Amino acid sequence: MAYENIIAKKKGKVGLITLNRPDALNALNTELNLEMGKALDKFEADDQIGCIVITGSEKAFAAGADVKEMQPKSYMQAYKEDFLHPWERVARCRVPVIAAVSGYALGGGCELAMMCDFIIAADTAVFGQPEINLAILPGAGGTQRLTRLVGKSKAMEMCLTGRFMDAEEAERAGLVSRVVPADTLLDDALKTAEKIASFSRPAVFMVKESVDRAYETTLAEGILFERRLFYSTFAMADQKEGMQAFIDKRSAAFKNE
Ligand code: DAK
Repeated sequence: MAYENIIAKKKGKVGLITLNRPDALNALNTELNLEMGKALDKFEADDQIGCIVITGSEKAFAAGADVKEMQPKSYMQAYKEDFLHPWERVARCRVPVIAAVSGYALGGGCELAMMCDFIIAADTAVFGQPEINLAILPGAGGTQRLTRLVGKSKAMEMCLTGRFMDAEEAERAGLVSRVVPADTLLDDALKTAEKIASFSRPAVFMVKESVDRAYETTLAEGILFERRLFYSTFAMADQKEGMQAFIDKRSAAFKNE
């Protein structure tokens, strides 16, 4: 399917989505969000796709929601049309999603990156929640996810002052999993995605569900949830195959069952 604001490609078992509004530094408008939702639907429905990478350009992952689209909206319009809600689709994706961030990830761009399962950052990456400059606040989870990822003090400072964080600080603070040279960012992200996609798809889904649970429940509930999922892997053909392959000293051939 041809899109106008993104490029979606299959790279073996990896789905690659490249945000593609270079003239607007990949500002996220309604069309782009809808297209991204469609691409995610397609990748998720494809049993061959085991991981997704979302990336932008060298200069910008995304410089935020599209301010030009947002500026004239009335309260009633935004409320009735559930403005930008389809965006949350990324956070609901069952297939793991990696954000490969180079350059600006600001406002909604930073929020989009944080909706992904983890962020690999180029050494040029810059993160920020500058909405306060526009007399608004982060609207796609910025005050919540950033606070959980980097703690209250840093999140509060960033949201209240609009200060940007460079890649090194972002790694130190736990916002990104790894910083890599800008020119190898996509290769590194794709290699990581290929690794994830080489495993049993249902086992990967369970790992993701269980780690996500850590954010949404108490430790005791989370441990119980993990234990239930753990036992359920013994109903999978892939668990039998994975363990037998280890015993036989050969590579496992998973069937996603
Ligand atoms: N929206 C629209 N256009 C943008 C944009 C944006 N966020 N960011 C950049 N552009 C456009 C610029 O207007 C310019 O267009 P032309 O003038 O050439 O037509 C072009 O991209 C190049 O930008 P600059 O000329 O400004 O480039 P510089 O290198 O000088 O500066 C910059 C780069 C990233 C520092 C600067 O562009 C900038 O400060 N951009 C705005 C950053 C920002 O404030 N971001 C937060 C936006 S508010 C919600 C979900 C999400 C949100 C809200 C609700 N719901 C689910 C309800 C999110 C809100 C936001 O993200």
